[in-house]
Amino acid sequence: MPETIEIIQNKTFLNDTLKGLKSKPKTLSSKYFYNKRGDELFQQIMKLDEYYLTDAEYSIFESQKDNILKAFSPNGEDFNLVEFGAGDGYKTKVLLQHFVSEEALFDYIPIDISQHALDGLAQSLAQTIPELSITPMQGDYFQVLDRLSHSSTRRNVILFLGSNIGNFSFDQAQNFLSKIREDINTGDQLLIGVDLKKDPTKILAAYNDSKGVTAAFNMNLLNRINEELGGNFNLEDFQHYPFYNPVTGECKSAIMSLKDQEVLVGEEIIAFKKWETMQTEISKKYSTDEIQELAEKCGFEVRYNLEDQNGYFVDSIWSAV
Ligand code: AVI
Repeated sequence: MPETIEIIQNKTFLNDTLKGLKSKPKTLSSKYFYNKRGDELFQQIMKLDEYYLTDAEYSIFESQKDNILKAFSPNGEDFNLVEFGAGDGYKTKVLLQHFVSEEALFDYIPIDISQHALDGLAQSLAQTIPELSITPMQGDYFQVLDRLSHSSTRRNVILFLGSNIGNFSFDQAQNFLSKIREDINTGDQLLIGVDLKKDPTKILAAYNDSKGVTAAFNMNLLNRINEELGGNFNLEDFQHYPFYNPVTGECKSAIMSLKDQEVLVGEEIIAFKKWETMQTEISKKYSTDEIQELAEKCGFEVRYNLEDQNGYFVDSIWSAV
């Protein structure tokens, strides 16, 4: 990465971090989870038994791939399959493989801010599904969507998987999805993976796994601050602390201070009280009524709700109205 870009990124990271640490209650942005170590830890989380979300969505795709294709292309019409933040494509490959073997007419368009991630995905897909037509697009989701909707008359079908929508509050999710609606055409579709409200014990275990991988993922934010912003957090003096509110469906992850202490971040000293928290992430769980409400508020109609056999997770297929 060119040096000037790196300096600007670090400056944004520093400004966001100081702003969060000076607000009451303290916060840190979850967007900084994903450095190299954070990506590795998230890959490990997705393989944990306690993190049921990945298996649940995978099993929905395995068992419903034919219905999903029929929903996207009822009469064999061609379409653009646009994916936001495709990652390693582990779950999407189930659909891609099936669509290709059914000779569906579609172009797969993964969008990601990271060219590196897109190159890796394109390479691995070229090996596993060589017949696939793939057009990776690097950039901001909304800019790419806007370009696509104006340059092509094909139906756009957007995939937003893995409960990524849960990392927004309801209001933020509404803003995000309304912006998507503005950029697409009536009749375009969205398949959105949503984690459902369920036994709080099950949810909490997913964010407080017994191997401590999620704790390491959360606390990695402090490592990043130490390494990139000249911080001096002592990780022994802080603790990963997730909590779930079954009324709002919000599972929040926080980092808690275990003593009164002062920490250097950049050139500033930040004071912590014993038991004070920094909220790092929200992972919101939905009821099907809330999904319906969200879709309607954002200009969509819910066409299908596809659940896994345990009723843990839903892939909801929406149509832009
Ligand atoms: C990426 N996102 C949907 C994950 C989630 O479940 O909120 C991130 C995560 N945080 C802790 N474990 C997984």
